Amino acid sequence: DWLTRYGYLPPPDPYSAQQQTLESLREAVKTMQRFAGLEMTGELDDRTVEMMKKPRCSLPDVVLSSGPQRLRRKRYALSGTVWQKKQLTWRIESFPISLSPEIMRTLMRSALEAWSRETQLTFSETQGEADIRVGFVGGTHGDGYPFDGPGGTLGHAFFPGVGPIAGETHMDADEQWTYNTDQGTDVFAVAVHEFGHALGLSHSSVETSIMKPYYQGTLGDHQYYRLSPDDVEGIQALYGRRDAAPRPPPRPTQHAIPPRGPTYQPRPPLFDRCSTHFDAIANIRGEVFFFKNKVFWRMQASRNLVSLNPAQLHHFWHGLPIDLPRLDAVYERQNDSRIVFIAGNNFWVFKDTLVETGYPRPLSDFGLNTDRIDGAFVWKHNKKTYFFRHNRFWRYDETLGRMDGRYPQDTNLWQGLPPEIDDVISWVDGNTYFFKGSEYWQFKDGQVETEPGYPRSIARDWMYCRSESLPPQPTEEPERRDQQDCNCPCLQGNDAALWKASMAVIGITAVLSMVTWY
Ligand SMILES: [Ca+2]
Ligand SMILES: [Ca+2]
Ligand SMILES: [Zn+2]
Ligand SMILES: [Zn+2]
Repeated sequence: DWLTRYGYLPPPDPYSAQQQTLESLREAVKTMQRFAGLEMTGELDDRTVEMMKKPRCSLPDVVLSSGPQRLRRKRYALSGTVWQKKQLTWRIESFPISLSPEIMRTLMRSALEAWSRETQLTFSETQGEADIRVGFVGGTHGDGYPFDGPGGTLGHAFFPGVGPIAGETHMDADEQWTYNTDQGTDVFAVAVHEFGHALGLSHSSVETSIMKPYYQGTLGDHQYYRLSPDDVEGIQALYGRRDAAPRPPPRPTQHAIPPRGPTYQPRPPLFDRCSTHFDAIANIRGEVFFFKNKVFWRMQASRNLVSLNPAQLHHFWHGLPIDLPRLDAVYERQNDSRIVFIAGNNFWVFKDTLVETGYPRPLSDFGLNTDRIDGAFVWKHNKKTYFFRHNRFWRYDETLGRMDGRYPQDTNLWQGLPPEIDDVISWVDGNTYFFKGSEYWQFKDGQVETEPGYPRSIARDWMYCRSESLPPQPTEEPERRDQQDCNCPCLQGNDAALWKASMAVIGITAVLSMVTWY
């Protein structure tokens, strides 16, 4: 449960309710130990269990590192979003009972200054609408991420960007909040950490980093606290150095040069989730996994992306060839919850996050006589497995272990669907979604006719990309029109009530940017 909540394992198998395999558990424990700076025994030894019991931040430790472990340099991680301005405002919206409002305001100001001291950011307190809003809230408090009473999770914060919930910083009101003492939980230490999230940083595994997920105790007198070099590097990657002179205007040249972004933009990620297409997309235990080359993004059933940054394929799924350039299709088997990975003419069967012995096997095992496939999924309405290639599709019966007769059929039986899809899923809402390029098509329930208003943008509806950076949606059927009108301006604006209303309209009940696990 702990390993799942903090992003080290997929959710447990809901069908057979069996435990995760011992091996995948060991791998997950090792990854957790590496992140926590413990010896990588793969065992739940005393030190590991002790670490798991430590109070901590409730955001997950998404495993972003790449390359061989011994060569990897531990460092800060970026959330993938950043404030598009350098003058930020803040306010405290509710206070803990144990500390006076005056002390609290001093400590919060000082915790923000720890970050602004190193960058070109400035923070000013306001009584009006603020970018960063601090609240001491207990139990269920309206954002879908309840706190857990004394101990356990201490706080969480929402990354910059997408909606008005961005920058929201919550501390568990049921902790005994203190300052500069060994008793209770140091509010200054937790605030510096959570503000790091609110500014766009993820968890770091660096020993001295304030962005370590575990509570490290008091930082002493706030006036003398300074960030570790790793944290300074992280925040400067987002907002630039404090002493950096403004860039002089470029000298005019004979040739047109492409415009440069502002200097405080983070370095571009390997793949921009907002403009890429995906190799394979799968519903695995109610979550959607978006695969691209050797990384993947993960979306919970609540429609939260676990992180805006991708995770490394080989750090989560163990047993695929390291040099495999990309996957073609992935699906979870209906009859035994095994997960099938397909690339070229090969497929691998996984139990949880570990490959089974005897793989890869060729596609001909399914009775498929193609060079490769475009996509595969299990249709909820008949529990059959479908394979797609160009303009043909096959239907396979996992229970009988053979292809159904009269297949392949033409993909135009799925009315409105283009040939050569990227992949397809049946999801928890009962609908079927086909993905191709930057667009997707919805087929409601058991229907084989696409809904009006499709295709729509994957980036906009699945990847939490800002509307203004995307091309406008193509003209839509009248019944989608009003939703679209509401969706765009609300996402750009800052009116919380309007935004919430618009999210309700388009059926997204989740909170954007928040990335915790249950
Ligand atoms: Ca707690
Ligand atoms: Ca594909
Ligand atoms: Zn955290
Ligand atoms: Zn909260």
